Amino acid sequence: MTETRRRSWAEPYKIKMVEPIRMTTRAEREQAIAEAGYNTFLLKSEDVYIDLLTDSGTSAMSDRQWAGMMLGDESYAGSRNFYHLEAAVREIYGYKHLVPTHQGRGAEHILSQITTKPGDVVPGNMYFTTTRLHQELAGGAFVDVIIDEAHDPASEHPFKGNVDLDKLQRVIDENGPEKIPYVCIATAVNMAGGQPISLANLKAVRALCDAHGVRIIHDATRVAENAYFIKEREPGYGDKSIAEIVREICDLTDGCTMSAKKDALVNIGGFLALNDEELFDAARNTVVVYEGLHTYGGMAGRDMEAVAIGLHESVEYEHIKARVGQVLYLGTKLQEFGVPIIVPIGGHGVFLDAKAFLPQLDQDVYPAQALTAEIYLEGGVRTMERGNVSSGRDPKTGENRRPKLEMVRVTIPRRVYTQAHMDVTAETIAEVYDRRASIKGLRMVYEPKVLRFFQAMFEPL
Ligand code: PLI
Repeated sequence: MTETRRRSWAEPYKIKMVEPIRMTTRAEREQAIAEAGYNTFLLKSEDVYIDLLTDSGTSAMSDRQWAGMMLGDESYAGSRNFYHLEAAVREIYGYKHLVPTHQGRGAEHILSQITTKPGDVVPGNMYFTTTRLHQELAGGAFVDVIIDEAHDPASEHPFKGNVDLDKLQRVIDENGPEKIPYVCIATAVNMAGGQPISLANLKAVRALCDAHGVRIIHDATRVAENAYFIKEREPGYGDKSIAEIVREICDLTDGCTMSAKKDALVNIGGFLALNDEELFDAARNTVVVYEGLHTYGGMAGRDMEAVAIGLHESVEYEHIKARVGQVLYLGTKLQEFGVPIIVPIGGHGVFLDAKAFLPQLDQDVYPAQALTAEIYLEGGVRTMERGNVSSGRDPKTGENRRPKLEMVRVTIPRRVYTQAHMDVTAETIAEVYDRRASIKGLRMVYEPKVLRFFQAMFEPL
């Protein structure tokens, strides 16, 4: 009997401070979402009960990080916290040089400005919104070289973040390596559903890039989550620590852009890290124009200290197991209710398959956007559209890109919500699923020029 009894695991922390949240009435939510133009980015957070919009900048910091905040050295130049952060990046990621930025897109901006010219192409394992925009603003074009399985919600491939080497070879052959400033490799690929790349695949990408003298820049935003999946799934890595796997990933790449607002467990911050001296010199010179001096780059000293401590916490096994475990818990509950989700369940959130959820809606009436509004109306749970609205328009044709993946991301902030919040979330989405046949699409009535998903406004059809 005792052999078969389930043994639960629990979060490796206890809660020291709480922030009250409030459930609203249906009438209040109807008014709030209409005023927000059916865009969850435009809701006031006080009108939200459980906020699963993003895992970006929404983590609960540890007592060690808060203690670090009190040790901020707010000197304009040469802050001691910069050197702590530099040491943490060198120790955990192994990159030689650090250029701090205010957040991830600051690093993407600097990198694109110093590497990319009009006519260049940047291959990558699926686009990310801000990353692709900075590549395009510098005159480059993003080319997707992820494996086809990544675009298939039902494929159970364990490493849907992998690069298709034939696709990458073709981009190199067709454009020539001199037109490729770098290959952009994301770990725990966000827009694929938080899906990992394997080390075997990354080694093959490295060999191909070496053969053509092309750099690899790593989007390290969620590298610890990727490392956890490698430990769980990739032969030969079960006994390695998360820190060892993270280091092995980084050692196969030439530098990284980082949004510290995710893995590194802080509310603001980011950096660019580079091994190449010349590129570092250019980055250090460019950061002073857009972000701040090269020893703070848009962050306060106290924030750099919190990032340095958070980086160490991000590779602790008990932390990452509980973090990914909570996502798995929510995803499994939703599967039990029959809700269609992207599989395998990813690292930072559960992604609902809006095409399967609302098959009656064409992509140009924005099914995922409509679904985010319905989930909010149902239970005050805020989620994010990751489909046709996020993907934007093709710059050449002006048409909606109509991506294969039309998703709602139910994103879990790190160390913030409990299992009970996950239960309420799953039950809320299940209620919406039960009445899915009556859900109608949306018409876009205001469309910003870039990154339209943040500020677009809609009306019900
Ligand atoms: O939001 P930033 O500027 O700190 O980072 C931009 C960024 C870069 N790469 C990846 C993979 C991201 O996920 C990312 C930001 N993601 C957000 C805001 C999100 O909600 O997923």
